[in-house]
Amino acid sequence: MLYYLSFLLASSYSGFNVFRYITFRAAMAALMALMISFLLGPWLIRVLTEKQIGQQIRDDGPASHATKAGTPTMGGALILLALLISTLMLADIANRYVLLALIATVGSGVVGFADDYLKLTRKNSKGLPPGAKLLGQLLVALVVAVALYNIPKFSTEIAFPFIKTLRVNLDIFYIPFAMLVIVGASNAVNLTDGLDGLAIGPVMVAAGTYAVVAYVTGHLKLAEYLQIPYVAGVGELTVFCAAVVAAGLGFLWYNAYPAQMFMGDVGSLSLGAALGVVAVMTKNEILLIIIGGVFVIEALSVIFQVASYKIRRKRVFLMAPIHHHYELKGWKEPQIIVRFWILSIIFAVIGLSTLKLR
Ligand code: 57M
Repeated sequence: MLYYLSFLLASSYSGFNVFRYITFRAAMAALMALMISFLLGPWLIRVLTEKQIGQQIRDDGPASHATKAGTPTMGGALILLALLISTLMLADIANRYVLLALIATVGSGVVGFADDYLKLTRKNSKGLPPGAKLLGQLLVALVVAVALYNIPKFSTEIAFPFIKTLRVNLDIFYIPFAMLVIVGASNAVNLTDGLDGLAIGPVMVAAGTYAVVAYVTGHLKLAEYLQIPYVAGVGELTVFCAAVVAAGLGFLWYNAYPAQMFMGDVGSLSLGAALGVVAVMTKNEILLIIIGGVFVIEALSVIFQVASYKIRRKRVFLMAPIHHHYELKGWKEPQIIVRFWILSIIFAVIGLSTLKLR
């Protein structure tokens, strides 16, 4: 909205022309999202505590988690609010990529909210039945994928990091593929969200990396120079990604070890979907495997653990997802968190380098 207002004001005050630059609006959106999540954090913690919206802890997990019982959850609502307000204020809301990113993020957040709400009202760790949760996620992803497929000139080709010449056109099958990326990312972030700050750190790093990817993908000259697919209008997602980073940073203030609040499924499902949808819209879907490497490792650890147990009746890890394995091996919680953050930064650098190494 400020973006449109600036057009009106620019005719009288030329200084408002600065709002035309994506980079300036991305910085402003980041500041706004940061302020909102910083300032509303203490209020939300107070409200959640008063209303006893606290975490139920499973008793089969690492013993150290027992002390976390009652920690206010659903802090993801704060991230969503900060992200939504700052994007609506500073991005071009008539841009269909921005709109679809918001629909994917908020839609998945609603599914997560329903799950959190049921866990809290039933006072146990069972929320939505897994089938219903997945159905909700798939429906949101379907709406977004079909809308993208119908955007004229939106390519259904997928590109592969490191192999410049390889492009595969999925045509109508791009719809289930895009859904897989969005729902897969959403669930992988959810699995990662099991230690203080463990999910939000890599989410911020990945969103920051995709802010760069979105900027170059939406910039004809830069895209040509880097020989990556050019997508007109997708540069506007830089503002959205910057808002994700900053809303996450504000939340991290309260989620840092020892956490004063958790994000809940409302946060993890929506943030994962946000990363997935940006990867799809910037035509760098496969790159998400590298940039979101920490989430991939977490999800794979669960897949291997479950498969191994079913086939061999033996576990690969002491407990999955893998962060629990390291807890049981005796690593301290902050050690695991910071080491996983370091990994996410390494993955982001490798991911960014593939833009040039093609
Ligand atoms: C979410 N949620 C946390 C919090 C957070 C298939 C199976 C592997 C699924 C997996 C699972 O349920 N994962 C989904 C994990 C929970 O956090 C809440 O959930 C929200 C995210 N959805 O925002 O509201 C707990 O995580 C801890 N936490 C923190 N700090 C944070 O900032 O410490 C979360 C955020 C919180 C808190 O303790 O209560 C969770 O782990 O439940 N299941 C598992 O992860 C379980 N693994 C398992 O059963 N492994 C098996 C098989 C199935 C692979 C095995 O290895 O044999 C473990 N989870 C728990 N206990 N809690 C095991 C036992």
